[in-house]
Amino acid sequence: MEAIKKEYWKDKANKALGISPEDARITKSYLIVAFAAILVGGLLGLLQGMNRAGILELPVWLNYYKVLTAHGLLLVVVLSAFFTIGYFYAGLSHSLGGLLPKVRKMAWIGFWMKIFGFVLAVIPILQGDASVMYTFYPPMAAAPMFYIGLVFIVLGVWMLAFGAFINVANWRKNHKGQHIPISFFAMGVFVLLFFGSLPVAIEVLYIIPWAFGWIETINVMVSRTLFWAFGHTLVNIWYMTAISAWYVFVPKIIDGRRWSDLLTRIVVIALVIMNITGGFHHQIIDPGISESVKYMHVFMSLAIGFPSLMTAYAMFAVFEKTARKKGGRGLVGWYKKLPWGDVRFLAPFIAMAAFIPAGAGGIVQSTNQLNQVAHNTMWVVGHFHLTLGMTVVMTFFGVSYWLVPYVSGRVLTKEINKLGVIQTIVWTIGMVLMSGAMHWVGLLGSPRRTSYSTYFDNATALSWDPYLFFLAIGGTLLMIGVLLQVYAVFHMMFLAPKGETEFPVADVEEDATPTPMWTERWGLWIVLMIGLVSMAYVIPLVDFIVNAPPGSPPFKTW
Ligand code: HEM
Ligand SMILES: [Cu+2]
Repeated sequence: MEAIKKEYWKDKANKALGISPEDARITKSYLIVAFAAILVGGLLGLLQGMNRAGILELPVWLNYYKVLTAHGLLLVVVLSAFFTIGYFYAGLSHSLGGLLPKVRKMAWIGFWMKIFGFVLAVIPILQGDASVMYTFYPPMAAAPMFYIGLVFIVLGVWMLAFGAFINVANWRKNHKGQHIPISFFAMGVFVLLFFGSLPVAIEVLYIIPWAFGWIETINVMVSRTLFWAFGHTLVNIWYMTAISAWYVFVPKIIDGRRWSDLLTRIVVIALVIMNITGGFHHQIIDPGISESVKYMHVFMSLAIGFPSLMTAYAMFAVFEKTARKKGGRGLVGWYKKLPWGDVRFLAPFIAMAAFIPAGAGGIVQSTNQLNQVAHNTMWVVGHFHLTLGMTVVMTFFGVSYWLVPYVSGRVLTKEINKLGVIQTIVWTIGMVLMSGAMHWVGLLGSPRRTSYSTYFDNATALSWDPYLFFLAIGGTLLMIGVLLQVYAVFHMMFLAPKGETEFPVADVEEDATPTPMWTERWGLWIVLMIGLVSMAYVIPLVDFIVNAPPGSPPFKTW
């Protein structure tokens, strides 16, 4: 009895001070891994940029494709997943009154499974036996240990997804009829993470016996399709994580209110249901896929643009409304009333603005004729550094300025805020230069995933040089940005003055319509999603298997 009482008061005291130490430790660990990944990954990116510009010749032991594989994996698999999980677990802990002890345990098991899997995958990369890049397309084959590592990473992700489901279900049982905005996003993200990683898990289980040599050949079309059913979903998981911060936290930072809860939920539901079915837009020029199937996937990809437009509308409506309440005037003059000097607003704002050209580039790539021009050129690399490296990662940076002090029990100081503003500007200029140069040089034909070559001084190839030089300048600025950001996180984690930092959830408008309960019917959304996924994948996959092209033995192309 005494012990229970003590626990209770300890819990209460922790509540008053914010997150419980156990929950804080989980998020802190995930964030430390995420920012360590960007530090190493950024450095590798800079090496690539320097190489592409012809400034730096990589030594033989540090081959370009090895570096590229590690860069992709660190940033795509490690940084984004670890940040997303650390962030949503802090959100769940805050809004659900702490994580359940069982869920905490799952979060740790998942953490170590992911780390273990990553170590297994990195060893063959370092040994030069797995330069297959993060997409690991057959018929390129890595050492089996690489794929076994991937299995552990996926299992770790499932652990965390189920942890989140258990915690949310438990809360809902005890709080019938109530809503929490951040856990709605968390549900959407973890549902997509689980269902989106099923196809890649199947793919990896198919590759492993082939990599060991137990089966001689592999169906390349099936494995590519399984990969992109996952890869394309991952893109929207990042996107949904970023917009969760825009909808839920940014309005609070600017002293505004949240836009319609119903609209927010419709955006999440639309992304969950429609997303996985866009995978073939990454295979527009793959042979063997019928036009009608490609057409359907492109249609679904463009349908995803609709919730994005709703988001853009909602965000700017919140900005204008808040600024006008503070006395902002004029058609656009109200923008002066927004807190531009606050990095927690500035970074996500620029991230949103970057999504306008980034999204437009995505529409270009989804269009068959235009895809022929851009496919596998540096244009694509420019596109995902704008979407992921700018829209998503810069939102993560903005979030870090309150999330890190929130979990470390410290505060954001004026100096670090200023450093953050400088970091945001450096990152913006760096990314505009780098991704601008990438887009342009891609249109001139410079291929992606290719180390420096003048192709025997071919005139076209030589004409790429000035753009590649800008790419390297942008990359250098970005590396400075990485160092500033990692320092800021380190400071907020370990050095900043102790104090209380709020978890900034904005309220809805006073006259907002109540959120209808039907939005919580996750079972129905999942059934609809599975229906659409079947419609999009069953016919082509059956076709690839029944009318299979000759299988391929493993190749080591590097
Ligand atoms: C210091 C910052 C960065 C620099 C200088 C940089 C530079 C580069 C360069 C030069 C390439 C290779 C292009 C090629 O040969 O195809 C590349 C690829 C890539 N980058 Fe970055 N990057 C940076 C940050 C990021 C960030 C923050 C992300 C995502 C969160 C990211 C994700 C990727 C991905 C997914 C690839 C493709 C890998 C592949 O094709 O297999 N990069 N980057
Ligand atoms: Cu996609």
